[in-house]
Amino acid sequence: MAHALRPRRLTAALAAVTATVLLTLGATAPTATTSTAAKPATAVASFADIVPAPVSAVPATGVSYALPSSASVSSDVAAVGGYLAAILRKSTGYAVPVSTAPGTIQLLLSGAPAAVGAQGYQLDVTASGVTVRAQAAAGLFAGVQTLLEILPPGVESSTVQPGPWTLPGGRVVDYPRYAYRGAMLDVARHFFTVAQVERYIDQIARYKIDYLHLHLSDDQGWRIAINGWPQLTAHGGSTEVGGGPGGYYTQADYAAITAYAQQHYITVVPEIDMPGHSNAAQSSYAQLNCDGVAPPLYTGTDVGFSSFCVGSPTTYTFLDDVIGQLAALTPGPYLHIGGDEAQSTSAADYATFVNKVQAITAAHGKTAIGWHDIANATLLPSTIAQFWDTSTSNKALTAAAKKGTKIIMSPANHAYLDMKYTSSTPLGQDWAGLTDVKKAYDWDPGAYLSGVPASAVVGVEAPLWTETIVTSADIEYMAFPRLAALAELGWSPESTHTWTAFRTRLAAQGPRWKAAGITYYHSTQIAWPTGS
Ligand code: NGO
Repeated sequence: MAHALRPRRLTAALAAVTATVLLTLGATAPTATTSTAAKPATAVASFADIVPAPVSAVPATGVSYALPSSASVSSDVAAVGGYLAAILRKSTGYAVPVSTAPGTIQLLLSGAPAAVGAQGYQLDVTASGVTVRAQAAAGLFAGVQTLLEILPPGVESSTVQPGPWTLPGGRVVDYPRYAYRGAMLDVARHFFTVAQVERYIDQIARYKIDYLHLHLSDDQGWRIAINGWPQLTAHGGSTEVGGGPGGYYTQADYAAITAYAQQHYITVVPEIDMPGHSNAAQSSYAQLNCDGVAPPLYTGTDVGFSSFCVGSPTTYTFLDDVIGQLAALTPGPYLHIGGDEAQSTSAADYATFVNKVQAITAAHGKTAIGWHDIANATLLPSTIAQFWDTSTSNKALTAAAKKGTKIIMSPANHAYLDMKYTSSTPLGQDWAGLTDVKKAYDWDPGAYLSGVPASAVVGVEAPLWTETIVTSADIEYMAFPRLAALAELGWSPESTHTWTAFRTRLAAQGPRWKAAGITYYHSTQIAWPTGS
């Protein structure tokens, strides 16, 4: 079987040569920029600055609307009204009551054009108020994100800021290009608490991300409690990369995360990586190893050395428990079965294993997603492959796509949020190259893989692997601004895609992140407003 083998480390010398070549070619050479003049914090935002770019945004010249101190929200979906009001209360200091009586901001499940579908919306700002119309709650929630983006940046602050809170007049009609717009967080290499995951959910929801993929197990840690297999968390969850204390989610913790995600119209996709990347489980239970010997816990960053025992019935008794419990706990339709870098599993065993695990997943009522390596096995028609290589062609995946397999696009050299921005980025890795903002943004998910039709692509995901990522500040530094680039690739029509327009839109996010307390990477490719 052809595995995508990734070089483990570029030597310093090779990295230096690579950087020089790239600079000579101008491929990732930063565009020289100077900061743009700072707008006052209360300046009226522009429809041109919305990220992800909407399908259509038509300003009404000379029209604007300032929230009065008596501003109120009326909403056909109480939870969405409550979400908006809570954000407005913090920064405006206004009372912002929520009711079904007509308010200054109306969120309505009526009157939206048919074209917006289940996730889109129409937003109108007139001289007398603000109205978001959608066909479903998810659309209202997306419209609320845009509404927040056309308020002054101070709206992102958690403390009361001076007004006025003026919105530009006009109409936005908007809906997504792809149904799947994901972010992945690896909670296995380093563990992140429920509160840290919720903080990331808050942030990704603002960019209309609708799936959160949680990488719950790997060689270094098992992070979800499974009844009947207590050592998985007691032992397998007890450390992480670098030897820290690790951690794990109880089933109640996991339910809290999925519920919080649902409140943000985000579906959690849990991943148990297998048959490789399985050392933490194998270290917890000797019977999961072909030789019956439990290996020690592992806190390094090498890959490819572990494999569940494919020929043993115990492996499938175990996986049926894991997948069954996770399926019962997970509201969404997908379970991610990993499948990457199974270098210690023979090709024949790999195919057998992927078949069995797809069947177990289906028996528990879920659709399997796997890293694209699974295209080397025979896939069920419903199974989705997640592309993560650095190449633009993959024979097995192209063949699967021709038979109907759908694909999520996460090319490591564009979409991986753990790649360094430049050679001097203190965090991250560089095995897939350096990924500054332009590289993250400037590719087309629908036309990227040769021989794969645009119709096979169901979406885009930005994975954040955490070998070097320890704190929420680390997460935010690597995710922002690139997450916004990936979110735009997932949401915005291909026709809006130009780097020059995007870099201007993105610059306007700087003051918003600053107000939100997000320490983002100040890429030199972007002319961030002074002081942001
Ligand atoms: C690879 C590998 C992961 C690493 C990541 C680091 C996939 C799918 N498997 O991506 O185990 O953490 O690179 O960038």
